[in-house]
Amino acid sequence: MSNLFSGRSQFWSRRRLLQWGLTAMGISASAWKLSHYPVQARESVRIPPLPETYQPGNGDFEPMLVLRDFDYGTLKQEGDRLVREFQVVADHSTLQLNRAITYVSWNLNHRVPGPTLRATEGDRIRVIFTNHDGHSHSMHFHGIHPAEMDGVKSVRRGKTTVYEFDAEPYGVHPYHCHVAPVTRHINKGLYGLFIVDPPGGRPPADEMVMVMGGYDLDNDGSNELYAFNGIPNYYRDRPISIYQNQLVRLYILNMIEFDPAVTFHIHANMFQVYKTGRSLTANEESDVITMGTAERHILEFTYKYPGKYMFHPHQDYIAEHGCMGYFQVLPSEA
Ligand SMILES: [Cu+2]
Repeated sequence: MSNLFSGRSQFWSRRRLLQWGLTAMGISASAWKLSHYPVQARESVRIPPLPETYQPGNGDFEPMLVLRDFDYGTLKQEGDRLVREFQVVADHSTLQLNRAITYVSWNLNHRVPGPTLRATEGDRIRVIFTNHDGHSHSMHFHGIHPAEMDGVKSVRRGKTTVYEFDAEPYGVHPYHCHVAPVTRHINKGLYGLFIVDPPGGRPPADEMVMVMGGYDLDNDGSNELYAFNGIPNYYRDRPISIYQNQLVRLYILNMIEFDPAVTFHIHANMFQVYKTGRSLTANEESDVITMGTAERHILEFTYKYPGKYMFHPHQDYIAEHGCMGYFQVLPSEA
C-alpha cells in the first residue's frame, strides 16, 4: 500500500479517500459519506463502513470508491438556464492489474471506468473534455442529442472540446471514446456510465455502479483479463459490504470488447431488471441477465440472509480471469 498515492493520480486518490473518511495509514471503519446521494435517499439509506481489516489496492485508484462515486458536476446559473457542468480529462496511466501484471491504460479522470456522470432528465449538461494523452480521443454518449454533439470527432493531444446537450431520456447510458480503432480505445479503458435520473427520482437504495471491462494485454484480439470497475478480482479480494433487508440498486454496464456477450449472475437471490434503466417498474425478475457489449441495466435486489455471496458472469473463463466478486451481507441490526 506504499504506492497507493503514487503517480499522477495522487490527487484523486488522496482526495477521495479523505472525503470518504479513510486514511492511508490505516483504513478505519469510518462511515461512508452520503454527500453524493440524492436528498431523498440520504435520510434512509445506510452504507456499511469499511471493515477494520480493509486493505486498499496498490493501484492508482480504488475500485471500492469508484463503486459508490457519482459525479453530479457543478451547477451553474446562466441567464434563466441552469447548466450542469462536468470536467473530464483523458490521459494514460499504468494500472497494477494483479501482482505480476502492469498495464498502460488510457483513461478518463485517472480511473477505469471513467467518472459516473449523473444528471436528471431535462438538465442541460456540459462536458468539458480535455485530452492530455498522446493519442487522439473523444467522448461519445449514448442517449439522445444533436449530431454535432455525438462525439465521433477526434480531439487531439492538448485540445479541449465541449459537449453540451439536454440529458435525455432518463436511463443508464454508456459513454466511450469513438476514435478508430474503437475496440482498442475502449479496451484500453476509455468508457464509463452516464446516469440520467427520472424527474421524480427513484426510491431510496444503496446505489452502486459496476462496469465490466476486458484487457487484451498482448493485442491478439482477445482478452486475457477482465474486471468489475477496472481492477481484476478486486471485489473478490475485498467483498462489498451491504446490509441485509436493504434495497441495493446496481447500475451495471458491459463494456467488454471481443467477447460478443456476457451474463451477470448473483448467488442465492433474484433481482428485478429495469432494462436500460428505461422504466420505473421492473421488466422481469431473474438471477442471470445477458448483455451484449454496451448493454446496461438497473438491477435491484435485497438480501434476506446475512453471509457472503458471489457475483460473476456465468462465462466461467471470464469469471476466473478477473470478473469475480462477493457481497458481504451484514445483519441489518449491525
Ligand atoms: Cu480514444
